[in-house]
Amino acid sequence: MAANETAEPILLEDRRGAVVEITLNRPKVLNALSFALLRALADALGRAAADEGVRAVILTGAGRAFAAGADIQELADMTAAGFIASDVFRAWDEVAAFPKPLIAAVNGYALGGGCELAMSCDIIVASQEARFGQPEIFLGLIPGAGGTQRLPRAVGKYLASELVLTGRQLTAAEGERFGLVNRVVPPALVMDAAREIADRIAAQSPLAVRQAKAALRAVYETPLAQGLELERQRFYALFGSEDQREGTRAFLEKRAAVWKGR
Ligand code: DAK
Repeated sequence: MAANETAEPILLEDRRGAVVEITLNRPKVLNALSFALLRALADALGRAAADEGVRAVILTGAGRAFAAGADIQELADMTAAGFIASDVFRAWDEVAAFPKPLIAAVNGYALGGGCELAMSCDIIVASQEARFGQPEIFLGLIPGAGGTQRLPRAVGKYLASELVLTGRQLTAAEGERFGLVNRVVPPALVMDAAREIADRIAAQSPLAVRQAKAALRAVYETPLAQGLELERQRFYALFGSEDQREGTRAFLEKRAAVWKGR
């Protein structure tokens, strides 16, 4: 346990109906993403993925940060060979591959790996006090968990270049204006806003939600023609489901659909 760690768990998990709420809980170091914290996060998401009753997950941070990046204390001791040998960053891939909707409730700083973690989510709700940025350049580093790739896709090449090359932070309002943030709310309402979105998603067919997320994710990974084909295949696949028949029937019968997830 690091010197600044208490006996408190570094990750908190709470279940609210069909939604799991996960809180990064190292507030004294602004939820710096230690290898142990990332592993705990990936494991919690693994459990949420395996649990059929879970329809969405909200990720937030305790205290005044979402996450202020990788734990610089740990980074200081790492070597290139150490990274490769320990494969410590596999957890990042597991987070990015989480198949259910993941909503970031960004309560404060989302810097470096913290910004990259938010960008690995599907939806970003931010407090007015949140700050986004990739300050790795101040450490003589570059982003390592997708910042140079996901940030330009979210805000465009030129703003992303400025943020990565100068380390400037974006306010939540700027994040919203430039497409990084879905909505900005007063600090006390961040979780409420995230819950409202999570509940809306949880009310939909889990099959359709899963297919939609997979198709949306492909935007970043495939040329348009291939992405359109992938969307079509996932669309067709839903026509083999009870939920699809129920959804269309419920609309025609002017009643709410009852989803079975099959
Ligand atoms: N790591 C460790 N400790 C941190 C930390 C971090 N990232 N950020 C803050 N802390 C600690 C501070 O050291 C301080 O500890 P004490 O001195 O109290 O013991 C405490 O948290 C409070 O921070 P400050 O006193 O600095 O608070 P301020 O309000 O004055 O400033 C700040 C807040 C967020 C502007 C400042 O703390 C800051 O600049 N923090 C560092 C932000 C940063 O540089 N983040 C990028 C880290 S590099 C990869 C995946 C990911 C990554 C790399 C590779 N692969 C998959 C290959 C990620 C890299 C990074 O994120």
